[in-house]
Amino acid sequence: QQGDPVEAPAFLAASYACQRNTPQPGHNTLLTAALSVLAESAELNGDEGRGLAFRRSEGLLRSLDRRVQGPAELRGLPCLGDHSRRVIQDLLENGVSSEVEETKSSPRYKAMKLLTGIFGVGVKTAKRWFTEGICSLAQLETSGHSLNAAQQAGLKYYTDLNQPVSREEADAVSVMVEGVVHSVLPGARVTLAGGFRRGKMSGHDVDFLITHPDEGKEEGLIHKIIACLESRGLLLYQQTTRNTYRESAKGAGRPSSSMDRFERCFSIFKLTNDSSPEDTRRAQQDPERVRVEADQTGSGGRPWRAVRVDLVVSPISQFAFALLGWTGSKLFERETRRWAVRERSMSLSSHALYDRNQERYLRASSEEEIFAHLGLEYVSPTGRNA
Ligand code: 8DG
Ligand code: MN
Ligand code: MN
Repeated sequence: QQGDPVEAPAFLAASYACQRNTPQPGHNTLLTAALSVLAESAELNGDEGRGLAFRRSEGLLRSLDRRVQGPAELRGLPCLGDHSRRVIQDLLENGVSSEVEETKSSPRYKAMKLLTGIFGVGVKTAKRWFTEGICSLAQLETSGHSLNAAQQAGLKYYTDLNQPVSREEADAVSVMVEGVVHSVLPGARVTLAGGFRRGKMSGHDVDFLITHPDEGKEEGLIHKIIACLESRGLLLYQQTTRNTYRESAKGAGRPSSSMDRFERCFSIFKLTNDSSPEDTRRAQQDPERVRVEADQTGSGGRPWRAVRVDLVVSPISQFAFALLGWTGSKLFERETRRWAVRERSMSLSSHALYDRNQERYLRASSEEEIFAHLGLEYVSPTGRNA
């Protein structure tokens, strides 16, 4: 390959994901799905570096504006390491990659995916259980391990929480959240974030960012929201964290960490059929599905389903940063922070942007202003699906 005459690259592509427009699902889904499996497998092995390398390759391919037909078209493209290129070549030439197929069918990958699919279970815990020979939910239930509250809820609603949330369900949850927020604090604003803001048609949860135009009015809001949701019987589980963010003289937090310090709530909502017309229709069309679920819960044809919801409260002064941070994708966020540090000597978090050369915070009241501070062309939410 190296001795070949140099051709113009088939596509122009920048090396940071935040410099590119990345629609969903992209034109190379065979390749991106395969690289995603390898990335996930590395992540489940605790190998972050390797996972990130595959994620970058995946993101690059998803951003291309047409389908790659042959290996020659990969010449000159950034982000693709030797390993990714080998896998892509296999896929282009044979339609499958033996490495990807072996990964998908390996007992370790299957068990780790199943166990981390339980809400509240991370890679570390899943690894410990797998080492003890636990490969199924039944084995976990009879293992005698004591589960924390999140994991108990995760196990109880396993089927529901592993069924993708549809756009219609997300809209139904939006209506519920807006109703509750406006009733406890008139004038508060609710914004849909996460994958649905990026235009995805389904997701693993629904993410909301909540603020109020008068700074300070949002303090303690999460507790009022939770109390109201609970009184209306809309919550199956919730874990609330208070805001611990303070600006420091040294600049914004830990830029490499995706955890932030907003007042927030990781929750499980009870979405009833009457709040979601789509759900009712599906239940009517597919009685079998309802029966299976009833068997699993022993609750006898229940007219509701469990949905994961993240609620985050931000002061208005940090709202633009919070919105950028909670819109994702995870790779897009990581790349924006990497760009800030390496190319601009700035640290970006979901709270603030700090200029290390000027030794001061840069304010912004919109995402457009943040991109401008960073010297990046604006990328709309639907283009952030890296
Ligand atoms: P999905 O739910 O459809 O699977 O995709 P998503 O909406 O892109 O993923 P997500 O896991 O819901 O995360 C949405 C964004 O929230 C993501 O870009 C990272 C951001 N985020 C933070 N802080 C934190 C945090 O502490 N935990 C999590 N899980 N996400 C966070 O800014
Ligand atoms: Mn989400
Ligand atoms: Mn989320």
